[in-house]
Amino acid sequence: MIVRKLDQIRGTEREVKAKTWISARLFVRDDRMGFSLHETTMLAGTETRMHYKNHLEAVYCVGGKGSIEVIATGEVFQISDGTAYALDKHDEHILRAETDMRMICVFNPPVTGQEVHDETGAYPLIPETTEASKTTENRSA
Ligand code: 9YT
Repeated sequence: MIVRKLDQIRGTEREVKAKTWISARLFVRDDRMGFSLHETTMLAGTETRMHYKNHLEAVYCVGGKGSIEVIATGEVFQISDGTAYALDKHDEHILRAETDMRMICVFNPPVTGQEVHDETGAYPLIPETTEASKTTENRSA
C-alpha cells in the first residue's frame, strides 16, 4: 500500500511549476502502477497548448472553470467541476482557465516526473532502466 498526501508533495521534486500550471505528481512510474496520477492546477487567465503524442491522458476537473479546444476540429467544450475528458486520440488541445482549475490527471504510460514539455507541448518517452536499477529506486519520495 502506498499512501501519499498533497502536503507531502508540495515543495518537493514531485511538484512541478510551469508558467501556466502547477502539478503535484501523486504517483509516477517508479510506483509501478502502470499509470501516473497528478493533481494539476491550471492557473486563472492562462492558456496552455498541449499535445501528448506519446501518452494517453484522462483528466477530471474537480474545481474551477474554463474550456478545452480540440485543435483538429475546432470544437470547444466548457469544463467545470464534474467534467472529465480523455485524449483518446492523443488530441492536440488548448486549455483555457477562467479561474484556477483543479484537475486530476492520469497518464498512460506513466510519467517519470522528469519530463518537461518539448516545443510541441509533448512529453518524451523516457526509456525504462535496467531491472537491477529499478529495485534501488526510491519509492518513498
Ligand atoms: C490538466 C493537464 O493537462 N494536465 C497535464 C499534466 C500536467 N501538465 C503535468 O503533471 O505535467
